[in-house]
Amino acid sequence: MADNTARDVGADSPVVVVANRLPVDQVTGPDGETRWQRSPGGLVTALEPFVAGRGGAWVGWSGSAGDAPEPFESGGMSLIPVALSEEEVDRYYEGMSNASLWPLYHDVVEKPEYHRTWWDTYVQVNKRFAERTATVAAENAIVWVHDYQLQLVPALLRQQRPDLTIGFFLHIPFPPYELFTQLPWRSAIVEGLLGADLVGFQRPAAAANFVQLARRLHDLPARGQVIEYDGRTVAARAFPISIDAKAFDELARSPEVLARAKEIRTELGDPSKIILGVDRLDYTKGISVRLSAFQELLEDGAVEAPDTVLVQVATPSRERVEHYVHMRETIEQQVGHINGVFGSIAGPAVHYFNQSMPREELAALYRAADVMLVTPYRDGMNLVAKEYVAARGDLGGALVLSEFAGAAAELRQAFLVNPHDIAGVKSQLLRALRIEPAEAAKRMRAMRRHLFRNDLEHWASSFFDALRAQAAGQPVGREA
Ligand code: GDG
Repeated sequence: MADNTARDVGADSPVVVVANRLPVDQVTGPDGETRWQRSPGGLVTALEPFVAGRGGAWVGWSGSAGDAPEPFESGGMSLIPVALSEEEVDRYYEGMSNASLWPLYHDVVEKPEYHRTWWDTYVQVNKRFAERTATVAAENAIVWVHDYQLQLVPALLRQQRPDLTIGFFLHIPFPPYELFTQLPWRSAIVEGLLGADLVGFQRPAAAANFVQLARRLHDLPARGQVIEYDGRTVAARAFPISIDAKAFDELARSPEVLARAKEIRTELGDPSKIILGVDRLDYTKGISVRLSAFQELLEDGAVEAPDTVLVQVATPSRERVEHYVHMRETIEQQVGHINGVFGSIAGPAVHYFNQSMPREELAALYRAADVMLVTPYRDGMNLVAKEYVAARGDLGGALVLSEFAGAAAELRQAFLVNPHDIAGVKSQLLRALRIEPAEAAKRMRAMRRHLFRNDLEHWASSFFDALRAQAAGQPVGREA
């Protein structure tokens, strides 16, 4: 079997991260001045220690269409903005990424649309990211490319810079052969990813889907998780992403958050049970499934409102993509219907928020919730489920989790559900609502043990270790 020309990639090699978005947002202060603020979210926290110093950089889009700002320094990293025009945002980001690839990779929950103009722009933007990265990466640097918007970057970058060690991580699921091959540009995507030394996925099944595609579509030899391609080896492996569990735990046990959790319960009218959902408003997340399950339990008389309430935070997302506009209308009608029938002067049955909440408020909601309902039809991982577990240092609360979230492979003590089976969701939700505190604590303790051992730092360092081993010609995962 061919081996990569072993490259010497030490622990101090410079690292360049390439992602659709830079890890900062432009905000306007009260004085009208704009400045950059670090984006909320764990990815930047996890990667910063590996990138900062030693000539590390982050290449990404600023989030606004038009000319790109000049590169600047932030948190010890050089941030390298890539420009996107209005038309590119429309075709590469909202079109190809979010209306073709996103639904295709999530089991075609909604029908993907395929347009040649979107694809052409996707190629054009991927080239721009690759060129920008090729100019900023130091000799023999490690480049880590992220997610479905940039799947062509690994091969484009390798053509220009064969000295680089290239890793790729897909944050969303990777579909089986039978679904993936409906994509008109399927070969180009597989070839794009094969430009990497290591392709990381959330779950082993996704890595296996990719290896199978390389074999069947491109007739490439593969042993175990290692594919032979173009005189090199490419490894495909699972690296389940996680959260900074310790930081979230600390936030959730801070006096402010605990006081707020109590206040939330009081403001909700002191219900016996609070059920919580927190999601980006996305059709993959199964928000409507949980509303239906809750509605049927109210109709059956198994629960009563406002003694039991559902709080649903549905953060605005991709509001210019058509599927999202329709879905929001459907969900809001459903909430209106439930509250019309089951609400009272004392309060509604469903408290629905189509707004983004501060992190502290989310932590307080997690802490207040008796049952967390996470019911995606398909989800790469689902960090909300992990955040709930991290927040429950009191060992209270119960998690109802879809089998089709990557997190289900790890959080085995959750009440697992098939979101397509409403009867099953209802019965698991009832079990979770009626759980004895001792049983709840036992389950939560086991999930927390797993989570704290497999945190975000563990994820990032395992990926870098595997990438270095692969570059040094010692791939992990090759079958004898
Ligand atoms: C993709 C994959 C994979 C949500 N609302 C608010 C808010 N959030 C935060 C949550 C959580 C994050 O957003 C959502 O992460 P998820 O993992 O649940 O979902 P996606 O956005 O679809 O992420 C997913 C992930 O990438 C990582 O690889 O797990 O499968 O689809 O952290 O807390 N945060 C704040 N206010 C909100 O209103 N502050």
